[in-house]
Amino acid sequence: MAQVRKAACPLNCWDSCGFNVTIDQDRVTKVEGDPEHPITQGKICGRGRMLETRANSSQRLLHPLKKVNGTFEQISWDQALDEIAAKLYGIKEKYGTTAVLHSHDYANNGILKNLDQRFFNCYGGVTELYGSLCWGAGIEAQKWDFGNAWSHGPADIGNSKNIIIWGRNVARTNMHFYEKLLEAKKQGAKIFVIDPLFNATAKIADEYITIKPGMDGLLAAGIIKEILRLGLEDQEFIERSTHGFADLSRLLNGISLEEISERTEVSCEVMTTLANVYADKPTSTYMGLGLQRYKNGGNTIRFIDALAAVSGNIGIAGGGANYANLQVGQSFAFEELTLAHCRTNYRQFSIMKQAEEVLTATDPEIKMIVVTCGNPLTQVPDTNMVEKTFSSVETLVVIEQFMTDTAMLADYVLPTTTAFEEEDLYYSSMYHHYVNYGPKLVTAPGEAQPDLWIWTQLAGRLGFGEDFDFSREEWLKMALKPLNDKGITLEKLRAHHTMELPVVKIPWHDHTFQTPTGKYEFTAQQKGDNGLLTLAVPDESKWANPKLAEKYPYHLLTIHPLRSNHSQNYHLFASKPKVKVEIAANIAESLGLEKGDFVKVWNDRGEIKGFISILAKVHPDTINIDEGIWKEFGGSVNHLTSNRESDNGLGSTLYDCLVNLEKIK
Ligand SMILES: Nc1nc2c(c(=O)[nH]1)N[C@H]1C(S)=C(S)[C@@H](COP(=O)(O)OP(=O)(O)OC[C@H]3O[C@@H](n4cnc5c(=O)[nH]c(N)nc54)[C@H](O)[C@@H]3O)O[C@H]1N2
Ligand SMILES: Nc1nc2c(c(=O)[nH]1)N[C@H]1C(S)=C(S)[C@@H](COP(=O)(O)OP(=O)(O)OC[C@H]3O[C@@H](n4cnc5c(=O)[nH]c(N)nc54)[C@H](O)[C@@H]3O)O[C@H]1N2
Ligand code: SF4
Ligand SMILES: [Mo]
Repeated sequence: MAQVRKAACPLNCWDSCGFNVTIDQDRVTKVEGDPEHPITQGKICGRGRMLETRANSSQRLLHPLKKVNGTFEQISWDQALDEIAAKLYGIKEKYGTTAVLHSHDYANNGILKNLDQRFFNCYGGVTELYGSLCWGAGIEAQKWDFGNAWSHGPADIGNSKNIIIWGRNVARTNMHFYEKLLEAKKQGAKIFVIDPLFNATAKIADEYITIKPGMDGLLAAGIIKEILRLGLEDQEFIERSTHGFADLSRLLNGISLEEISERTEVSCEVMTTLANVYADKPTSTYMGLGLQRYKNGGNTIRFIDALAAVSGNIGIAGGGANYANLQVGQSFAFEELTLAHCRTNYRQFSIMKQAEEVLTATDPEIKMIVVTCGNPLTQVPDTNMVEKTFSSVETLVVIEQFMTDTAMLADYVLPTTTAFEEEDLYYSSMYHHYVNYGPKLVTAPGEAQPDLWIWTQLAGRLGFGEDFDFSREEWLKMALKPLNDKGITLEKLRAHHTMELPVVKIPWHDHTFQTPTGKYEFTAQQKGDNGLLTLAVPDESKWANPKLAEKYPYHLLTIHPLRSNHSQNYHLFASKPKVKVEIAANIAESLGLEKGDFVKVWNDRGEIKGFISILAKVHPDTINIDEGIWKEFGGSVNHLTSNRESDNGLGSTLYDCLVNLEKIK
C-alpha cells in the first residue's frame, strides 16, 4: 500500500523545501510539498517534483562502467574500486597526491556529500578547487565589508517599508521568497526590481529599473551621491560604526551623476528617487547572485552594501544588505567531518580556471581527475577548454546518476544514488535557516551506491579505512555535534523533520562587525589599496574594452533555467529541449530578426546555435541564453563564457561576456 513520508529537497537552491513523498512498492511515485514545513509550507517547484522522474528514469546509471577502446563496458564494483584504488596508490607513489584533481560543485546539498573532501584529505591532500562559479565574488565582498556574509531571517521582510530586489530572479529561482514579496506588497510595502531583464518578479514591482549589465556598483555610487547631496545619510551610523567613509566620499567626488547615468544607462531622476527610497527606512536590499558574476562583481556587491550602510539600513529590522546566509552552514561540524588537517600536501586551482590550469600544470602534472556532484562540461566556463582538458587527462573518474556530457568523457563512471535512496541532512546557506531531515525511502536501482559508500570502499583499499569506519548515524551525529547543546539532535530531527538553526535574525543589530576594525568597512582595512571601493566596470564592455565591444556589440547573460536545476533535467523533459536565444527588441529590429529564426551566437571563445525569441522589455543590446543545456540538445552556453576570475579572485565572470549574432540557414 502507498505510504506518504516526509523528506527534503536535496537540490542546490535558495529554498531548501520540505517534501511529502509517496512511496509504493519500494518506489517513489510522487513528490509534493510538506504543508508542515515552517518556511516552504507545502509548495514546491517543478524541479522538486521532477526528482521523482529523475529517481525512476530508465536513463539512470545502474552499474559501474569502464571505457575500453572508446566504448563503455559494464564492470563489477570490485573491479572498478580495485582499479581506481590501484591508480590512486600508484599516482601517490610516483608523482605525489597532488597529481589528482578533485573537481566538484554543489549539485546536492546533503551534509554527508562533503565527505569526498575527507577522503581526499586522508589520502594525503590533492589538487583542490577554490572559489565558486556561483556566489564567490559576493561572499568575499561581504567578508571585507561586514566580516561575514549574513542575511536577515525570512520573516523580517514583513518589517520593510521598501524592498529592493537587485539582480535576483526571485519568481524563478526562490519561489518562497516570492510568496513573501506578495504578502509584503499586500501589507503596503513598495517593491523595486533592478535588473537588465524584465523577469517575472519585475511584473509585481511598483517600479522596475532597467540597467546595463554589470553597472550596478556604479548605480549604487550614484544613489549614494544623491543621498549625500540631499543630506539623507545616517550620520550617526557612519561616524560611530564605519571605517573609510572619507575614502568613499573622495571617490564619489571624482565622478558626476551624469557620467554615472551614461555608463549605467539609468537616468539621474531614477537615482534621486532611489536615494529617497533608501532614506525612507526601513528599506531592505535582496541581492541575487547574477549581479556579481562579473569582473567587477566583488566591487558591485561592496558598493550595494555601502549604500545600505550610508542610508542606515544595516542592523535594523526590515533592512539589511541580504545576499547569502553563511550562518546556516557555519552551524555544522565541517572541520571534524572533512579533516582538513590530515592533508599533508595540497595544491589549489581556481574553480573557474580548472581546465586551463590542468593543461599547464607541472610538478606534478595532473594524472587523474575525479568529478563529484558536478557536470563541468556544461557548467564550467569556456567549454572548449574544459572539453580539451577532460578528454586528455590520463584517468577521468565521474560519479554520477546519469550519462552527462562530462560522464561521456570518463574512463570510469560510478553510479550513485539519489536523495531518496540514502539518509542525509539538507540545508542551504542562501535563504532560510532551517535544516531538513531526509530519510532513506527506497532501495537504489541496479548497483547504484551512495557517494559515501564509494569513499568508504576506496579508503579501505588505500589503507585508511579507519577514517571511514562510522555508520551513517554516527556521521550525522558528528555533523550535528556543535548544535547538541542548543537542543538540536539527530533523534529530534528524525522526529520533527526540520529544525530552526540558532542564527542571528537581524545581523549586525549591535553594530559590532567581524572586521579588523570591528566596524563596517567602506575601505577593507586589511587589503591595503585593494580594499578601496572603485568605479570599476565589467571587463567586456565598451568602457573597458572598446575594440572588443565593436567586434562583439551585444551583452550575453546566461541565467538559470526555469524547469531545471542547471543541467539536471534537460534529458528528462517530455519534449526535446532547444537552445532559445532571447534578444532585446532593438537587436531584432537592427538585424531584421523574427521569432523562431535560427542564429549563430559567437565570440573568440566559441559559438552556439539556437532559435530567436524576442523580449520586449529587456535592456537594449542584451541577450540571454539559459545555462545548463547538454551537447545533444544544442550545447552549453559556456562555449561563449570566459574563465576569468572576479576582482577578488573568488568568483566567476560568467555574465561578463560580449558576443555577436547572425541569422543562419
Ligand atoms: N529554476 C531554477 N532555480 C534555481 C536554480 C536553477 O538552476 N533553476 N539554481 C539555484 C542556484 S545554484 C543559484 S546560484 C540561484 C541563483 O539565483 P538568482 O541569483 O536569482 O539567479 P541567476 O540566474 O543567477 O540571476 C538572477 C538575475 O540576475 C540578473 N542579472 C544578471 N546580470 C545582472 C546585472 O548586471 N545587474 C542586475 N541588476 N541584474 C543582473 C538576471 O537578469 C536575473 O534576473 O538559483 C537557485 N535556484
Ligand atoms: N553559463 C553559466 N554557467 C553556470 C551558471 C550560470 O548562471 N551561467 N551558474 C553556475 C552556478 S550558480 C552553479 S551553482 C553551477 C552548478 O554546477 P553543477 O553543480 O556542476 O551543476 P548541476 O547540473 O546542478 O549538477 C551536476 C551533476 O551532479 C549530479 N548529481 C546530482 N546529485 C548528485 C549526487 O548526490 N552525487 C553525485 N556524485 N552527483 C550528483 C547531477 O546528475 C548533475 O549531472 O553552475 C554554474 N555555471
Ligand atoms: S528546487 Fe528549490 S524550490 Fe524547488 S522543491 Fe527543491 S528546494 Fe524547493
Ligand atoms: Mo549556484
